[in-house]
Amino acid sequence: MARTRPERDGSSTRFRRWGVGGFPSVYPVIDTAHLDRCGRAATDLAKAIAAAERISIAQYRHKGRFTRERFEEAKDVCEILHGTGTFVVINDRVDIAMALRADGVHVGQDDLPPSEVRRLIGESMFLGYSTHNIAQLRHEECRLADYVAIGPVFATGSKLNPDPTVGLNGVAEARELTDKPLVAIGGITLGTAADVLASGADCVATISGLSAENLAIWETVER
Ligand code: 3NM
Repeated sequence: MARTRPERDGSSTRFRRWGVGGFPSVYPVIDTAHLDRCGRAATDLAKAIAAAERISIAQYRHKGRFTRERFEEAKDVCEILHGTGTFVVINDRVDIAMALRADGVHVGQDDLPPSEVRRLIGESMFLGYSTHNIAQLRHEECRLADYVAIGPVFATGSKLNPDPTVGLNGVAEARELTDKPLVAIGGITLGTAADVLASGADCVATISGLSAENLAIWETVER
């Protein structure tokens, strides 16, 4: 089956609309801390994602200092994914995303605000924004994002100091508040992904729930 890819918007290169089928249903997050704990390489997961037929977005997430080695790793991940039909998004770091010519950048509540990010990246990259409660979803900064994330849906061990869980009700509430593509994150597994999507999320993002080995099953998860 063809991959679901965002469409470029005629006159500009920004991804204003998501193509036939809408936003991808599954969003793997290649998280360096998680992979280090598991003794796995980010590039191996990126290769598995590149080979997967139906994964069309992935994020590289590194919360520590961006050493030269990490930069090279992020660059390798981008090079593996570029041209495969999978958009690559860099977490937090607008400078790294721009240097690597990533397709998008994802920022959270403690990073540069979306208005500043948009000023830096212009129209050529897309922008994801993390929210954790209704007030954040209602904030006008949200309007500048191309997609918004809500979480943590369930308890998670992959984030330092996570916000309180929002549960499936929180996903449903978030759905009421935005017509942007809604990405749910936090503690989502193959066992719960369908419920999260049924609650109104367009997409489920996962760090620890996904691996090169179970990627083929994740590919079958659909709204
Ligand atoms: N952001 P896992 S929760 C990166 O609430 C991240 O915005 C969250 O990892 C948020 O799938 C989270 O292993 C961790 O629970 C997701």
